[in-house]
Amino acid sequence: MRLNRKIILFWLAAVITVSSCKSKKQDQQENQATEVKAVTAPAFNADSAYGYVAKQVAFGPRVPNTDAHRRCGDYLIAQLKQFGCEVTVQNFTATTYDNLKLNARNIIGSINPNAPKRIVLASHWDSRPFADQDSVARTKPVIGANDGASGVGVLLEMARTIQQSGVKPDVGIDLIFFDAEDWGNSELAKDEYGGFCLGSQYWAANKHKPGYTAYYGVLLDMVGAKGATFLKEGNSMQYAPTVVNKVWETASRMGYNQYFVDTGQSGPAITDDHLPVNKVAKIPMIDIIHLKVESGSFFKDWHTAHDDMDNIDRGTLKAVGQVLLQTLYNEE
Ligand code: AHN
Ligand code: ZN
Repeated sequence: MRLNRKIILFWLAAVITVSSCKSKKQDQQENQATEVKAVTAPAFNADSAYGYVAKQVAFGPRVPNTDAHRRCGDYLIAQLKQFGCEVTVQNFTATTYDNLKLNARNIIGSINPNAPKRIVLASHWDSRPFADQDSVARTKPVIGANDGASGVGVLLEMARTIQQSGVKPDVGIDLIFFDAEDWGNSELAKDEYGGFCLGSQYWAANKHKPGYTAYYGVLLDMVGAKGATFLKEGNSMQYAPTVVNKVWETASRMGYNQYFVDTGQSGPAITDDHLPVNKVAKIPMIDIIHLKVESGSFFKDWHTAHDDMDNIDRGTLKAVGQVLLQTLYNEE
């Protein structure tokens, strides 16, 4: 109760601060834009999220057709079940640009499975078979603490928090762990996705429930590095600008705008798992992805042998998880 009063005061203060030096007309518009359900999401536990990232990394590189990959997939399924999610596993064979066949699995965990209004949250759970951006270890697999495990870790902790807090959001939520995202090669692959995003392409064409759709989607990619900055990624701004702005405004109200950066311009357009979801499944999905403000490029250890736990920062996991939880609890 005490907490609730604090929360309402917080939102009121936010609205007053925003409107204080504006005209009446602007005031009304602003108030309408900032009006949100006065519900505060339960607390996202960054230590727990960090543990889920570390656990995935401990299996070794999650490269498709390896034992580490199989075991990690089994672990993700077991975790979602333990949290009380309805779990659907999509088994499929993915063909890579270099013509290998991968035994792949998209793993879906549903919360409020019967709610008609649904939001999809996704991240890829595989890791890249070659650290081709490394100056020495070019043929070694990527550990993928940030590129892969961080997004899945945040989503697992969100699922745990929602299911164990005793207060569910009004909307239904589908967590999707896409497989076989990272086997691509932008130079060598001939297809429109550069060989990337095989799991999301499969899901967009073969959804886990016939006729499935969602109100919107959020993809997490490289959301764990210290000092991460998330620019308003170009494809997200093209396909789902209202979702981008909703999330960025929520972040700003919560004081997380050093992570959710608004430069006033769209960032670079990235080929990622949100693209088939937008183009083929026609669900407006954004990508929260670490892009450097100065250069628009990926975090420094991207696709190198150094994408390990040393990169993972609890503060970044907390910012992403708490902003997303709040976004979900604001929906009705
Ligand atoms: C490209 O490099 C074209 N897309 C990056 C997608 C990706 C790979 N995200 C994580 N790893
Ligand atoms: Zn990658």
